[in-house]
Amino acid sequence: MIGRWSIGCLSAALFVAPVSLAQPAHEHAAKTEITRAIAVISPTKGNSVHGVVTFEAVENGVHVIADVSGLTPGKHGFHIHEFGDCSADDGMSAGGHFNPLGMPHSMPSSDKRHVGDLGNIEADKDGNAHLDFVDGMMKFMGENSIVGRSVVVHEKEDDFKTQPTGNAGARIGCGVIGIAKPK
Ligand SMILES: [Cu+2]
Ligand SMILES: [Zn+2]
Repeated sequence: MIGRWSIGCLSAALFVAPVSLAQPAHEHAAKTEITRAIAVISPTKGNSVHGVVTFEAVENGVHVIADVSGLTPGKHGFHIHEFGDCSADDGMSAGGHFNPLGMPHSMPSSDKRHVGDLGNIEADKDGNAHLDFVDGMMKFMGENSIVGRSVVVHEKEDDFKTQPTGNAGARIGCGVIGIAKPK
């Protein structure tokens, strides 16, 4: 009896499967295509950095807009790190700079850089920083996809030379990059 029941179940499943796959391909693509992402920056232990970073697909790349507060005045290293894991007190759980192409650490304007090398954000005397630029290397899909990784804000300035970190010091803020509602 059990054997017959299982066979009946299996044939029902085989019969139903082609129907669910019959959706038009373009409809599926429209639902899954990512055009915006967002990271909300929270402070690591002992720090007070907060911020929001948005990423939006534009014709020539990804438009990045960052607003970060609670910084010391001056420049702070600003990168995408490999893992979307801000759980460690010191932010080290986020791993190193996101580097899917095996390149050296460099500045955002270089074509031989970590995909995650976004340079520095510069805070004013009140500790507020704003950054707005378009990057041609980051993607929302495939090997260079930044979705599910993290944005890390550093204590010190990225010198664009020291390998592989830019010598930017401690990780003072961290936020996971998630999919955002398209505008
Ligand atoms: Cu970093
Ligand atoms: Zn780097």
